Amino acid sequence: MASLNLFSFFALLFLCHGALHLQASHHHVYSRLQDGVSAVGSSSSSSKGQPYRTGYHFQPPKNWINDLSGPMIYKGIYHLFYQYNPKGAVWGNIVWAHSTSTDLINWTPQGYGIYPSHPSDINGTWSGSTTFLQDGTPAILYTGINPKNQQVQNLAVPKNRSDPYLKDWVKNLKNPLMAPTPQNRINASSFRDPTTAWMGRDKIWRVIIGSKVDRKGMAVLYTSKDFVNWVRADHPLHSTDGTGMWECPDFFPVLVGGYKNGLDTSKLGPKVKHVLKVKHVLKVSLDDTKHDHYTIGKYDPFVDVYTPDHDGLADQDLGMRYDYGKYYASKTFFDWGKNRRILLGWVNESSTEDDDVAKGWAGVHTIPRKIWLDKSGKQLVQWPIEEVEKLREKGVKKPCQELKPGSVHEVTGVTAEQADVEISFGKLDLSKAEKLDPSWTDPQALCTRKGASVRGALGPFGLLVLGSKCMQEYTAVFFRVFQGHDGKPVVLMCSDQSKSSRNDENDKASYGTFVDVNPALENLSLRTLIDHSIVESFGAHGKSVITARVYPLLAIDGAAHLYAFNNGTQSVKASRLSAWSMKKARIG
Ligand code: DQQ
Repeated sequence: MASLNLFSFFALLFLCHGALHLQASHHHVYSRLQDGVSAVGSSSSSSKGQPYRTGYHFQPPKNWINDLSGPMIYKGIYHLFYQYNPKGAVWGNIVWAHSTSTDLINWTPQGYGIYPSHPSDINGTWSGSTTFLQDGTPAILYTGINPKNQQVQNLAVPKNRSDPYLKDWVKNLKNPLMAPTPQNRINASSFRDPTTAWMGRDKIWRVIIGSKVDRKGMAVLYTSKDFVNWVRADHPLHSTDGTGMWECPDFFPVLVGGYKNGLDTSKLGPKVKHVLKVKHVLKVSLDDTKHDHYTIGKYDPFVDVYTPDHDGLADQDLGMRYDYGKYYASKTFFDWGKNRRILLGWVNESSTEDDDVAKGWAGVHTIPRKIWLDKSGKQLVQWPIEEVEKLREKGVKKPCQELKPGSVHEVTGVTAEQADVEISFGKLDLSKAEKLDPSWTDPQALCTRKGASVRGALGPFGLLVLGSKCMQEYTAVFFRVFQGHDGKPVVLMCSDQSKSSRNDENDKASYGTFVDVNPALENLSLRTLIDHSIVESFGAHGKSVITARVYPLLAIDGAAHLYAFNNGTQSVKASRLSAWSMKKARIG
């Protein structure tokens, strides 16, 4: 690391030639954008006038994308469908675009799998999920929008099951299979996004669908003997007052005991011979806040009721989330090929709609993450799938280094705008930590109040990514360690976008979460996947995740820098730092 031992890391600004120079480089970059000068460096993905297109995150060549739908592995091929507008860079005209892959990283487009064609979906083919029927048929349940603009649930199966690419899908003649009626009193504009169904020991299928009654969010439960005739159960699987519409629910079992293996959604079904120690996870995407919340709890298969251990959904924004940044409408699937559960999620833009239209596209998906129950049983853990490491090329590894108070250390030798970085901080002396004010209960508010430029004692320390040379722009991903009122450490993880771009029209909100880790007893780790306009950060080996979208004007086209920093009054030790340039994935 090229170390700059500065009194304050903001002093770096003055090492460059001040405001005039910054103005000049701003205009310079803009003219390069208009001229369409392409990226410096062979592996960087930025192409003509498109500095924000990603190099290894999933996105189609153009137009709007949102939720991923129906992910599965079939005959060794991974399938991803996603909500896509064939006509432009804003939401609308939604079809299920389809891509396949053998590694969940490189993708081949397969056209449109499901698109409006029948009365039961003529006004839209919205989100849904795949279930494997007992004979191995992948069956898709999805929401269709009918001519009255009501939300109904439909079934589609492959036209040719021997085609591993599953290009053509046939809709069931009885569609819609679930619909709002005057009798069932389902709200026709709040009834969508069927999950993967699961089969009980009684050989009956169950599925849940997102809904609400007034402000009570709920997972409406339907059952079926044959996957075609569905009956609404007399109670929802779960509901919570005051949460509003639940979109894209997901419900799946996880192993207790810290095992990383995944489980099939029907694991409690007829095929299970022995009793496994499992818990269940219910995730819902809260339409009001656009956040994905989950609870861990007990599912009673005899009465079909899910009871969360702690009803975090009732807390709304203080409840547990997969990702504390920009992240929504996620879904998991069981990958029997590698015996793991994979989580995929949609990341919307933080730019204006005008900017989206101008660049011709909007939305990316995260790197697929493996997901499992932490050994504490209290939370989930996520980690980028191992396949992404195949994209690592040129790398640097730094030995243990002290990060002195107020220091910034440049990490050179990698393509900083398309990189994978892992840093780990040595054990900390907590007697030096600031006291946590008892009113600081909201981590996002605390990260907003105490951004990277606010000096603390133990922290802020972490990474400055997509930074410009003189640090007029950077996205800071960092930790602060406090002493809680009970004397126990409280670790705050933040992603501070306030300086990410000189364009002030973007949403540059800070994100944050508390991390359940004791940095006096173990190293504090941070891994960040940087890809032009997306920054995905994993704290404490995946216990907390924050994803941000950023649009630098200077740190683009080969001009981005990567730094480690410490803006606390106490030194911290970077016990390990490894960084790799990332190759471009093949995403057609
Ligand atoms: N997006 C879909 C809906 C879902 C929402 C429509 C969540 O099915 O509720 O594109 O982003």
